[in-house]
Amino acid sequence: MNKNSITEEFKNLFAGKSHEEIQTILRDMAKLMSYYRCALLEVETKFKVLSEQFSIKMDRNPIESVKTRLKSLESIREKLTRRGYDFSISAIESSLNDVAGIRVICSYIDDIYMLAKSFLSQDDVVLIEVKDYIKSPKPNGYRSLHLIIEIPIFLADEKKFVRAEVQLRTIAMESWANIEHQLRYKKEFDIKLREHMDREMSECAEMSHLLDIKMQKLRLLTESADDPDSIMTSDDIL
Ligand code: 0O2
Repeated sequence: MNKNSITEEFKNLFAGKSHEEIQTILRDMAKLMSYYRCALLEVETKFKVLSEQFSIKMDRNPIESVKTRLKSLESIREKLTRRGYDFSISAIESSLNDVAGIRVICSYIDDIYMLAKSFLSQDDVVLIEVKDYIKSPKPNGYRSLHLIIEIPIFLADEKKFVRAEVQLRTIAMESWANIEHQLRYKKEFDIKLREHMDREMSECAEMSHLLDIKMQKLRLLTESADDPDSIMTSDDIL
């Protein structure tokens, strides 16, 4: 979609509305986005605290990096339209889980589940849903552990629960997802080439997963673990 048609779509949202109504919508929208930004700060801090703690306890840092992103208005609008909703505050709050997104990049697969377990055991984190795309990868090979959660944010005069999506993945899963994301938006591929790319990407995902498993086994060996073949899954954190 080009920039002009995006502007047209947003103009349509305000069609027939008075100046005051438009001001109210814009104010409510800014307020909602600020709630999501606060949720991002809360969750990011929680993982930074866990990172501090685990790096002392384990003598290595299980977290490579923590990234946050607020979904763009255009991306919100596109997802709502795809799901058959009009662009509204209530539709955003009730049907989108990932307006506030936190990505935690870990060194090893078992770090993902260990961190998820610690995070979810915090009494202000409300678990809504776990999507374990590591245990059950998407058909294209996508792997990540997604936690849909709600977290309270403490405002001047109220406490509000805000939804966020935490994606935990290894460095290998992250590089695969980044490249797959880039390729997906290359519109000039014809169908045959796209199918070929899908097959190849799925194969790359398998190779990348083998690398993750091998690295983890090597680490467990150096730690003289009892069973280097045992891989944790979301069954172990719930
Ligand atoms: P972006 O650019 O990250 O905003 P839900 O979000 O739970 O209401 P959805 O979207 O079906 O429903 O959830 P799902 O499948 O768990 O995916 C949510 C996010 O995971 C996506 O957000 C991506 O960030 C990531 N993701 C899921 N599948 C893939 C995939 O096949 N490849 C890559 N690279 N990322 C994936 P968005 O909104 O699609 O994108």
